[in-house]
Amino acid sequence: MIIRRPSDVPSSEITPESVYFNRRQFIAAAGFGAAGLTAAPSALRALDASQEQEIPERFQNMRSEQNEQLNSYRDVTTYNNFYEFGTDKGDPAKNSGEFRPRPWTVSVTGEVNKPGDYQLEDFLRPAAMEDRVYRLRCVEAWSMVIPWRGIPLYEIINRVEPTGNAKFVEFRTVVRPSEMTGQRYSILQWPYVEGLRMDEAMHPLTLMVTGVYGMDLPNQNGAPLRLIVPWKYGFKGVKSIVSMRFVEEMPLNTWQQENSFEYGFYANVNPQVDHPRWSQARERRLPSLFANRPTQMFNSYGDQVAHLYAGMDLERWK
Ligand SMILES: Nc1nc2c(c(=O)[nH]1)N[C@H]1C(S)=C(S)[C@@H](COP(=O)(O)O)O[C@H]1N2
Ligand SMILES: [Mo]
Repeated sequence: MIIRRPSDVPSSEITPESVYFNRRQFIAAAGFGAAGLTAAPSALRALDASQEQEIPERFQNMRSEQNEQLNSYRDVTTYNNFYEFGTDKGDPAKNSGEFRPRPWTVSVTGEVNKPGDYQLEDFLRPAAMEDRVYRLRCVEAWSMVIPWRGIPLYEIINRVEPTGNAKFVEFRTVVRPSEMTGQRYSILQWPYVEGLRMDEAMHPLTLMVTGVYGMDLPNQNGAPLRLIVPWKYGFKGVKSIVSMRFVEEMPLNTWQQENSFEYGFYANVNPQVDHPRWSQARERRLPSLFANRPTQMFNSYGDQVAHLYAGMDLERWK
């Protein structure tokens, strides 16, 4: 697969149909049709070996700040959590082809001086896009290292001018069951909702993401606009955002609503507190099949974010 630059090609073509098709055929042929947690990574690895891919020059030798190798474009775009398109890791890449991320409107409401329905282009202008390599650590204990493209969330927030009453910001994913097959079932309560405390939202690491590997987000990664909060579990990274609401009260996020025993509002990566059903001490860096790394407190961003939680009991505030 050749990945062309976004200037040459409409975003809808970045992951062409033929790739989905070939991948499906491959998976069927290899007997991974019902690929579960362990089968999917080996499918990814086999694909990596069998298909050449060309990524924009500047990513070729890029590494994370911790000198880690980046996950391949294929890892990033074929092993996803996006329940709106199904619950298997391969479902979002397979089932999101009908989704139309443009035109797109984001509604800004609540405690702000400049509420409104913003067209995507206005919402993002005039900020400059940046590439930032961040680890994504899922609560299920796998991780990837991904070059995201986006703009710091604080730039967007400053432009809409929150009032003094804004203590939290709540984000919502679009609801479009006609294009999002998973939304035809009550897998979760739709829409998917996430929230941040204002100081978390204003932190310079928090990114409003529009792309991966320098190219527009593919549908399965949350086109056209998703959040990445690198010191938190991946589920805070709400995808395909259509609403930002500034509020005084702590919002009820989707996973807490689903199971408040297992998931809290803060969702900071914390190796010292086990998930009720599994240990958090180690993580599996894809495409490995093994929990091959120790989990890092705050996903390794502690130097920059630990002060936000000074004095808080991080076992209670999971
Ligand atoms: N709307 C929506 N956003 C979502 C999810 C989802 O199911 N629906 N899954 C979350 C979880 S659990 C993770 S780990 C990340 C995965 O992002 P990625 O597929 O781009 O790696 O998206 C998050 N954002
Ligand atoms: Mo996740």
